[in-house]
Amino acid sequence: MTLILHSYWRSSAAYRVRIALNLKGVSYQQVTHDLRQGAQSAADYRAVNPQGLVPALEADDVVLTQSPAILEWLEERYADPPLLPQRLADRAVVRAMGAIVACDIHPLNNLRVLKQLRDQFQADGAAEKVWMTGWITSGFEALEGMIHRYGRGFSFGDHPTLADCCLLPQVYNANRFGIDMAPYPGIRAAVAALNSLPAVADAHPDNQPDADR
Ligand SMILES: N[C@@H](CCC(=O)N[C@@H](CS)C(=O)NCC(=O)O)C(=O)O
Repeated sequence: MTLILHSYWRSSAAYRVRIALNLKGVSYQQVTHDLRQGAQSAADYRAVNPQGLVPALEADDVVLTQSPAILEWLEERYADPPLLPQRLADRAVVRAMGAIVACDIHPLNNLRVLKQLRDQFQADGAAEKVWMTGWITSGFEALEGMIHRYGRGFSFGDHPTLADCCLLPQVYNANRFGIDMAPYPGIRAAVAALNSLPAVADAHPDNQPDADR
């Protein structure tokens, strides 16, 4: 099966999917869309993803959208190595950790949200920073507590999980916005463990074909 990932180097939602693909050793091609140029809204891309967002993953018989659904599809389609733990309760915890990022932090920090704040509500750079910092730090505080409870090197346990696929790109975004990571030693330890894995390092935005050089 040929997989085509519609992506953009700095998209943290696409970064989640690249991490999972690489951890599972699944090969794929990338088609990139420059979000700065509005390429995600072009008619030919909307035919792929009607939401006009990246990522989308084309498989032989389906076009998948929404990174959490793509991650779950990858987990079911390519079982090894698993990115969810064995126990039912643990799986729910990992999904909850991923959802803190994917449902409660990232949607409020997205490009189209920031654009709306600027265009409709005259937010300047300082206001934007307050907005970003508020949502990221409240999510990170919760994640830090969960990592202390459940992590043993990674976000949950001693292996990467879907929670890590979501956490690492969100930390990348936080760094872009100059968020102080000092209060989050558990998150920083998980990030260091993840970045030491070549498969994860390969998924980093700077290592993508469309990255700014
Ligand atoms: N919930 C979606 C979010 C996708 C998303 O927001 N993608 C961003 C890049 S990280 C995007 O395409 N933004 C373009 C825009 O806001 O116009 C997912 O997880 O796939």
